[in-house]
Amino acid sequence: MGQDSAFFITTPIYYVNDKPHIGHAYTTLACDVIARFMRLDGRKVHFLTGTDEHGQKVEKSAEAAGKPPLQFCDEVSTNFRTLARTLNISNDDFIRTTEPRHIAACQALWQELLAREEIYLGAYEGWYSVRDEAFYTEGELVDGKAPTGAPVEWVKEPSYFFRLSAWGDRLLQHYDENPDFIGPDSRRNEVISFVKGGLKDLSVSRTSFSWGIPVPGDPAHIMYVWLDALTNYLTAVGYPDVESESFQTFWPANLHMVGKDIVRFHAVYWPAFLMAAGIAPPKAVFAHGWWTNEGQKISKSLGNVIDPYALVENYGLDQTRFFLLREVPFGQDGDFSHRTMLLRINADLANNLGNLVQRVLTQVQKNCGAAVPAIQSPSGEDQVLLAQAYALLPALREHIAKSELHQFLNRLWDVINEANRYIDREAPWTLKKTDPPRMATVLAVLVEVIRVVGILLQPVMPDSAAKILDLLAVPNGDRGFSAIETGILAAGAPLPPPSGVFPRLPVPEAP
Ligand code: ME8
Repeated sequence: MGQDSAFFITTPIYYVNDKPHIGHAYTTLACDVIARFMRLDGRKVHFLTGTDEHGQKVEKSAEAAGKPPLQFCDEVSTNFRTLARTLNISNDDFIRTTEPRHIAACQALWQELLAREEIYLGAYEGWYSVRDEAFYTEGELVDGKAPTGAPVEWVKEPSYFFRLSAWGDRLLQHYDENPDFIGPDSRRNEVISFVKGGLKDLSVSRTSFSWGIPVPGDPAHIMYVWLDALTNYLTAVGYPDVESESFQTFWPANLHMVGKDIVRFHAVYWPAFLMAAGIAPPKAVFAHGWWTNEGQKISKSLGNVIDPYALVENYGLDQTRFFLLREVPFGQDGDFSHRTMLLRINADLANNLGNLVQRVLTQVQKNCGAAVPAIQSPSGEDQVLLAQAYALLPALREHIAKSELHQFLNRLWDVINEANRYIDREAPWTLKKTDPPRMATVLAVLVEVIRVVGILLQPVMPDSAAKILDLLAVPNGDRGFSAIETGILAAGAPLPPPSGVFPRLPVPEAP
């Protein structure tokens, strides 16, 4: 497969200072849905996630845990790998910034920037926040703290600088020529006004601690953790071997998915580093919103961190995957509440989708000889519903291209709701006595709609969609998107006995 079909998608690499929580789960899950969609749509996908293991924050966390940094990183990094498995994430690679392949890539990028005189030696004096791993100017501080609320400390040390100040105009030109480079629009505007405000050279090395990648030729310095971390996206596709098949196939990345907290690093610093090194910038950066918990900021000190493992345990894996993406318009902030999660799962999954599948397949089992019924002389109504199902794929492609994951689900549920109205209107249970051929047609239309919906649900709920497709005896080879047109079930094909797909969850009384 060629360049046109390749699709490289990345999550941020997560700091190993902490246990994974709902926020990490959210970003990785969103990427998983897009990666799975692209694979089912015939694209050659490379989906990358991993852990960010250097820097002062991680060094301090290891110290606090009383462990050597690498041992500490090994342990915490494993938690992120386990989370990916628990959430049924289909990543193709898991990168750790302490790996030799990554150290080699960072040093090569550094040397390239140095050779092009984009990096020079100076001295840094100013504010630094360890929690954010970011430098701040005096003017950016709010009540003596970083704009994020993180504490800052005064840092004065020799430092290499990247000539970021020289890249402002080229960045603005890049945003202008590539309107889809930053999404959603609110973030794009924010980034553009930040760059228009003027860029200062960026300190890209530290000397006051040692947990990082040594600067080639000057090992008293280690690389600034963000230069190190961002480079992971290149490492994973084979940099510095730019002639390698993987680099040629997958660079530039199609999409860096991030939270809104780190958009500046990805949409300003990263494309500037890359352009300065003569490497193409990624095609797009999308920054999603922030989850709060029952109205409060999620933080370890407030003790209200939402544990993704507990969600999966209590609500089910696919239910959790579905809820996180369905509840909040992707790109906006969202508030987590257990009650909303329960109600959403019961309404959308148990009632609307689960009942539809159950009702249709039970009737097929009992009244159509447990075999796929035939569509005979379809009515206008039948054709409208079928047309709506077949119109889904092109619409969903557009939503995925714009990272509109909630719209993806809304569209699917429009058809599911329509199918529920259709079955109520057509009442095949009555037709059974009055007009059996018509009953068969109505059920056949519904079986076909469920097949199409089942195929398209796979990116979001892989196990449940597989269960639905199993109930329709859809062969494994006919579950890709191309099978929507080619894999229509043969009338008369036998179907297994139906079983429930989404159990109804008990809802406690409102307090
Ligand atoms: O920033 N709501 O790592 P990190 C939504 N290592 N998303 C959230 C969230 C919340 N409440 N909390 C965290 C770093 N996230 C760097 C990245 S990339 C080259 C280096 C998600 O462990 C969101 O994706 O602090 C956010 O951008 C990311 O976790 C921050 O993870």
